[in-house]
Amino acid sequence: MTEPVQTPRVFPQRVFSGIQPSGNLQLGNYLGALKRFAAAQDNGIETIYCIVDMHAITVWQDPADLTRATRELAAGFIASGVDPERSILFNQSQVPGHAQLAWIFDCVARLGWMNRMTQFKDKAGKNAEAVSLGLFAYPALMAADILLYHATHVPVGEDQKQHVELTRDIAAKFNHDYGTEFFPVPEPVIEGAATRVMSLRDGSKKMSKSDPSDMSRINLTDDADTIASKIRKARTDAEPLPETLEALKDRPEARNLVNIYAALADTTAEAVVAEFAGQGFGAFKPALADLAVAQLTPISGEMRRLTSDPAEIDRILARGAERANAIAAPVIDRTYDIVGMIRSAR
Ligand code: AQP
Repeated sequence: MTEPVQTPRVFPQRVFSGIQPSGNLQLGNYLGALKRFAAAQDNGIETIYCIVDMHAITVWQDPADLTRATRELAAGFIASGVDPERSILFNQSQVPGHAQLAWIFDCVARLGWMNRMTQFKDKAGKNAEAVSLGLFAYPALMAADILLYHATHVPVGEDQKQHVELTRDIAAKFNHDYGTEFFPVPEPVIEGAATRVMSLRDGSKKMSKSDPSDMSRINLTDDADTIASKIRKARTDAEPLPETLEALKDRPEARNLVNIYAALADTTAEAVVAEFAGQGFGAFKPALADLAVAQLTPISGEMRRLTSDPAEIDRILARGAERANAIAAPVIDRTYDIVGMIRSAR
C-alpha cells in the first residue's frame, strides 16, 4: 500500500516588518521600508508593523531617548501612510510573546548560523568581546517577531535579507525537530528601485541612521533647505548621466542618486536614466532636490503634528499591541504545547 501524500500546510498571506527606534528615520528607512509598508496595505493582505524597541537596546539607548524615538517612529509610520486602523502598529515590548518565542528560537538556532551573520560582524567590528549578548542573538529575536504572527511575507531592505533567510532556517528546523508544520517559512520581499540606499558621502556604504556624519543621510525630520543642501553637496563625479543603466556600473554615487530619484518618483532607474541622459549633475541634483522636498516635507510636518500629542501616540500603540497580542498569545500557547512545556489553562 502506498503512503498517502501529505500536502504541505498552506498559510494565509500576512505581512510583518519592523524598524528600530534607534535614532532619526533616514531616507533609506523611508524608501526601503516605510513607503513600501504603506503600499502593502493596498494589497488586501493583513499587515503588521512593529517598532522593535527590544532590538534597539541591543546597543545602549538612553531611556528618555528610547521613549522619544519610539513615539517619533510611530509618527513616522503614520505620516508615511501606515494607517493604524488598516494595519496593526505597535511597539514590540508590549507583546510578551516576542521575548517568549525568542528564547525558544535561541535554543533552535545554531551558534554556527549566528556566527555567519554579517550585520553582527559589521556592528561589533573589532569589539566583538565587549558587545551585548543581545546583539549576537538579534536575528533569533527577529525570527520570533516574524513567526509569532505566522507572517508569510517580510518587506525589508537588502541589508536584512540574511536575517530573513535565518528566520526561514529557524522555522524549518523547529518544524523538523518537533515533527510539525506549525511555522510558515516566510519570504523576504525586496523590491523597488531603492532596496539599498547608499550614503550621500560614500557610495560603498549604506545610508544609516547611526552614521556619525549627518551629511551622509537625509533625515525625515530635515527641513527643505537642509534636504536641498545635502543633495547639492552629495558626492558625485564630473560625467553627465549616460544613456543606459549599465554604464553606471562603476559610478556608485551617481547610481545611488538615480535610484533615489526612481524610488521617490515610483518609477524605474532605467526610466530616470532615459529622461536625464546627457545631463550633468548641475541639472539632475536640483530636480532630485525638488522631488525629495515635495515628498518628504509633508511627512516631517505631519510627524511634528503627531508627536505634539504623545498621549494619543501611546493610545495608538496600546491598541495595536492589544490586537497583536490577540494573534500572538495562541501561537505561544501552541508552541509551548509542541515543545512539551506545561502551562495552566487560561
Ligand atoms: N540604506 C537603506 N536602504 C534601504 N533600506 C534600508 N533600511 C535601513 N537602511 C536602509 C531598511 O529599513 C528597515 C528598518 O531598519 P532598522 O532601523 O531596523 O535597522 P537598520 O537596517 O540597521 O537601519 P539603520 O538606519 O542602518 O539603523 P542603525 O543605524 O540603527 O543600524 C529595514 O527593512 C531595513 O532594511
